Amino acid sequence: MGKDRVSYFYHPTTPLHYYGPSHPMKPHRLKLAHHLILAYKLYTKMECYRCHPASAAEMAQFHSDEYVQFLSKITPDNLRTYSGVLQKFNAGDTTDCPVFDGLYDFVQLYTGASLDGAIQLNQQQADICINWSGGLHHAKKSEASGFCYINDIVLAILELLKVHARVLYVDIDVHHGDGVEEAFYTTDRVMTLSLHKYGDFFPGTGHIQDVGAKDGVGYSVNAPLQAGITDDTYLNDLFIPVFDKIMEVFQPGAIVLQCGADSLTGDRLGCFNLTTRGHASAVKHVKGYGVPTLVLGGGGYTIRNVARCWAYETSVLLEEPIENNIPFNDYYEYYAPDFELHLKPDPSMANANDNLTSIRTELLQQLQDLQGAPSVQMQQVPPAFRTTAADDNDDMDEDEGAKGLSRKRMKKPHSAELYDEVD
Ligand code: V1D
Ligand code: CA
Repeated sequence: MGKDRVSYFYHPTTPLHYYGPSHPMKPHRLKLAHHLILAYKLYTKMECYRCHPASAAEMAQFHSDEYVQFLSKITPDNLRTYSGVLQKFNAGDTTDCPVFDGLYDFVQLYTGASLDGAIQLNQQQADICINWSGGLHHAKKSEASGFCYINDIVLAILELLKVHARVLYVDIDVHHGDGVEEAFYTTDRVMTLSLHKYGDFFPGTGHIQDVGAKDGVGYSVNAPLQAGITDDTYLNDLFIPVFDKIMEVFQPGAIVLQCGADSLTGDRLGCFNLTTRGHASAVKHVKGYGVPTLVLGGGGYTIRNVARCWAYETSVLLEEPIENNIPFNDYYEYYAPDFELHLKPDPSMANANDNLTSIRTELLQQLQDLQGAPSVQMQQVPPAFRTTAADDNDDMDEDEGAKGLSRKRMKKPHSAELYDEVD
């Protein structure tokens, strides 16, 4: 079998956004990762695209109109006039989700890139699509949460469900993927798997017995972990056996993989002890099944390590080995003092996970109890829901889409632009 066709989505202005001086989320990490990917010459091995900015109508496929309108209007200058709704939408200086300059542009770009990836997978233009700016798993229908405003993951999964009967979501961020789990909690068409730190840790959800509701019972899978987990135990005691069982019983047509890099050793907010090789082994294992996969970013707060991790995972997805010495690039000094790609585990960190066997056994039993891969009658595939800001006005046709929902379709759909600049 040949190598996978990989598409990479990036926009040069996404990393320029700034949450504020004391905020741990630094979109600048995306620029570091991109420059490492360029310096390793990985761009020559994949199709590179400049993503489209998602429109309000695209975001409203999951989010409430009122919330999307709020995000489109709010600025640091008019904050005071919105004081009533700020609390309602969990945004502003007293929350984890500040209103910063260009916030709406930022959410449009990271969301557009995930939608572009999902559309390319649906159209079989690529086997793997990468958007390191996406993966903002905490955003809710009408609420920002945990540094996330728009849930690009939910929107991308909804796009994939137009073509695929079943979509698997896998979340290796150190935090629970609560927004995605909640969105699909009552359906058997999306299975969610999150591994995360549980107990006195944000967002507080993701108990092992949170398994889904109604038609979705058994289709939410949660692995609650403790601090200090290492590559060997994470992969061999949990990730690989649970993931393999999911593939056997659920047989997804597409996978969305959230690669939050805050599960790495030495993360500013995280508390796991995974190395770049361990984190990437999970990615490699998912890729090994050859199912169309959308690969996304997520958390990650020691930004030099986020760049190391996502550059290395890009090479793993391309099956292009890269050397451990960091090549010279605009951000070379960030990688001092060792200037090496790979992280070593912290030997002084205790692994507080002494019950992985019981967690694994319980999750395998949950999966064994499922009745087998559910099927759906697929009707005609609805068109990719793509608009631009200008198209939000009146340049559209009314169209009847999946589940009888009224949808607007662009008269002239267009795709992400091939990217030919360095920055
Ligand atoms: F340390 C901080 C400094 C400034 C602002 C926020 C934080 C901070 C650290 N950890 N905020 C958190 C978490 N929030 C709380 C709040 C206390 N309660 C009222 C809530 O503990 C939020 C952590 C968000 C993690 C986001 C993510 O890594 O999962 C992510 N994934 O995709 C994008 C981000
Ligand atoms: Ca997780």
